[in-house]
Amino acid sequence: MNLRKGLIGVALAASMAAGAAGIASPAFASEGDGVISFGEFVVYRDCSIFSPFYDFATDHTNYSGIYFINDFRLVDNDASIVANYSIVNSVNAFAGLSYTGPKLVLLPLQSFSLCETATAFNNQISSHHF
Ligand SMILES: [Ca+2]
Repeated sequence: MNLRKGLIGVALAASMAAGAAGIASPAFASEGDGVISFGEFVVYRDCSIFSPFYDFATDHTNYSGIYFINDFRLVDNDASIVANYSIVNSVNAFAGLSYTGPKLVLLPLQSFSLCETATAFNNQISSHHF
């Protein structure tokens, strides 16, 4: 078993469990406000869920001009962890723009580290849709 992936999964699950009161309901999901709500797709800059992130509430064919919250780096080609905070919907994340290239399917409440993989997803997610 990949220990880091396990830890990230546990951390995400713990964050979600502990944050039941702290994570807003889907009805109030607001993209890019720096508040992670149920129903959002979140990308983290570094290999830690405590690193800068961006919270998406809608589909995106590209991340042009989108910066991590309170950070100077662009999301495109720089995300290290992706996490699906929806409790009902899967998220399809793609290495290429406009839903092209290798696809990563995240089931509800699933996260995935792009840090250590030797696949096309190495720190690279360029589009996603719910
Ligand atoms: Ca949000």
